[in-house]
Amino acid sequence: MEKTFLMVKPDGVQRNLIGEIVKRFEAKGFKLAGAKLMVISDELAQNHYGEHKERPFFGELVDFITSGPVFAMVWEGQNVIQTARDMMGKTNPQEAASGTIRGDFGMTVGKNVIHGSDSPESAEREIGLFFGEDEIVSYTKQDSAWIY
Ligand code: DAT
Ligand code: MG
Repeated sequence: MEKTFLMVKPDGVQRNLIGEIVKRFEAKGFKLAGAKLMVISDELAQNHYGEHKERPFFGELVDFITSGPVFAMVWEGQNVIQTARDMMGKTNPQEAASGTIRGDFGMTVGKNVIHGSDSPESAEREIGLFFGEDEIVSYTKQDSAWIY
């Protein structure tokens, strides 16, 4: 089954949105495969956001993502990478549709509440950056017969 990396950013943690966000992915039918509260090091932040190194906002982005605890998660399910992106909404919360996480809870692009992998390649890369193999839990959930 497909896996993706999702992370409640420091603004989402401070604004008590961990539960609300976990609730949405649980209710959709996805399965939580790993989760931890952590503070991202400068090195991990630069690596994670490496594709944006040349962008003018890179410094601010790294400062922001390391500014407080994040809630890092691995979620599993059919088409979870794209579906989670759809549930998150557009990068800029001003453009994100109501009903999406960024549309419902965000105001500015710099504080857009949640990160999610954007492709199978980035999901694999980001899961590997944030989680050891022993931190990913493989188990059967009894509701899967009622979801698939
Ligand atoms: P996403 O998080 O939707 O995958 P992205 O990968 O293009 O978006 O950018 C990563 C993060 O960088 C994004 O969540 C918020 C920040 N960001 C993107 N564009 C920005 C901009 N124009 N100004 C400030 N921050 C920006
Ligand atoms: Mg991205």
